[in-house]
Amino acid sequence: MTGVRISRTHQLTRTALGALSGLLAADAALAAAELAAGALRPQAAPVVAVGGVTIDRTPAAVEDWAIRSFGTNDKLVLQLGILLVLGLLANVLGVLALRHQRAGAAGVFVFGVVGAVAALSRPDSAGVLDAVPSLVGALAGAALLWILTGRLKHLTSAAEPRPEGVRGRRRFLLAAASAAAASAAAGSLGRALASSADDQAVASRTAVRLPPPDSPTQPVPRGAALRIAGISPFVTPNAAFYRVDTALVVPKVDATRWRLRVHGRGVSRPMDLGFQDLLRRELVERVITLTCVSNEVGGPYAGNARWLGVRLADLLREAGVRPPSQGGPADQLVSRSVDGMTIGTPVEQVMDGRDALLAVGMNGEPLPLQHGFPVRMVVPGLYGYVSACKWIADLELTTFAAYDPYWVQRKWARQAPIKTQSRIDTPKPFARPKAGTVMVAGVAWAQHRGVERVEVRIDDGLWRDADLAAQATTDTWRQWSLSWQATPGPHTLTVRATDGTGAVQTARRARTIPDGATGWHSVVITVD
Ligand SMILES: Nc1nc2c(c(=O)[nH]1)N[C@H]1C(S)=C(S)[C@@H](COP(=O)(O)O)O[C@H]1N2
Ligand SMILES: [Mo]
Repeated sequence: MTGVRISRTHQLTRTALGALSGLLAADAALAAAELAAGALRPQAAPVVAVGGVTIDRTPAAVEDWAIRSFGTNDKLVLQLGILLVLGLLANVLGVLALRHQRAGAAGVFVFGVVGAVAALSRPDSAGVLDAVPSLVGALAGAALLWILTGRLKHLTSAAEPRPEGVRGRRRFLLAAASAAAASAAAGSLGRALASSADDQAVASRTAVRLPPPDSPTQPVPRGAALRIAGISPFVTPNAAFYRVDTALVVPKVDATRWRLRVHGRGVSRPMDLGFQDLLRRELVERVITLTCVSNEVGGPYAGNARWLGVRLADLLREAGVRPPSQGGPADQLVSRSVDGMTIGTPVEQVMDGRDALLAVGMNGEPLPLQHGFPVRMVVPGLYGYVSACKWIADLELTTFAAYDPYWVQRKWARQAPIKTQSRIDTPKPFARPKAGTVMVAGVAWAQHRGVERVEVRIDDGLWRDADLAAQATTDTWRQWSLSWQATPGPHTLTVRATDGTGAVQTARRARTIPDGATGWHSVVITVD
């Protein structure tokens, strides 16, 4: 009876140690890969590569859902998910290796191959070297699993805890502990190497001195910024500005080495510019509201900033580009980023006189790294995914017929002007304000057409005109407010805007895919 019990406990211990071996092997594989990636190219680390491929392959609807549900944390959630799956599979491989040592080690190696293939298939892959981190990791992980399960074999050939068994266990634990320590050391060395490469980018940003604009922004009219608790500030501080992109690791670009190429159809004088070349050109400063196509009615993915940059139209004209309306052969401007993103913008709109910018500054400072340092595009009136390329590296003149950029390949529309929207910032949903005067307030946007009117409806009552803040230009959102005499009980507040062409915001509900959500924003509250 005791014999059976001992061997059963033994069996359990053995399985647990097998699973632990698998986890340690996965840990060693990731750490060795991180070290190699730190020395070669941080973007080639396996979790980053697999995560990147996952993002690229995710159906538009799921990606849109992830952006909406997790916001800027979507990438963290994805990475944690990958690590969780990896951890579970590592446990399984570890237990498998107890019986089939070779198969277990081979299994770990296969994961490395998956990482290598992922790294090679990324759009920003730098070539075969990108396979190295995953393969180094695969070797380290497979070797460790082999060693650890080899030791477990000796340990468990003694069914009873005899002296050899104890010695075997000690040897296993020693190997396991050394492996864990070595992995921790390799991982932190890898991260240190990667961050020293980042340091150059950060230092190049710190060294940037933005010249004053040759054409300053129209002064924001005194009435453009309302002071109402809970309303979105007219200018969004950089730290609060929404972020939407596919970059698992924020690209860190050294401005002193940054180049931008301008080439393609109808470009008679191709250009190759450095960062200082841009700063020496005529710089303009404009307040422009950026909006993401994944923003739902009432959602948070819109922000307003003071951008400093060069007029893209001037640059294109200098390169010999003519818009289609003047006989130019290219109707699509494809911007490419250092991380392989491609974004397609209509050449006609870029050159129609609006302030389409190659931006270098945001609210008085160099672009923050996550908002595209050193240079990004900003085009008033177009959703970000068809206009606002961050970490830009290349501008190619082509046609819509000849090339579909990243999001269009994923079923989003080729053309995507921003739709008129209005949002109630305060009161918040389910708020319980006291009866009496309640300030209802928010923002409305219809970039490049402007907002002419905002109306609010309480329950099923008549539409009432809200007070509008002064309008700086048609390219920014406009704050609005309505002082309401609230009566006790539940109420639904609804808002709608009218754009500068006189078109009233449609009530028709549309999803974000393929070219932006529509419908009216409502908030349900209870007045006490
Ligand atoms: N390189 C790169 N640029 C990009 C993206 C991206 O994924 N990669 N996303 C675009 C989208 S969808 C939007 S809405 C804006 C968001 O800019 P922000 O993150 O500075 O707010 O960037 C655009 N530029
Ligand atoms: Mo977006």
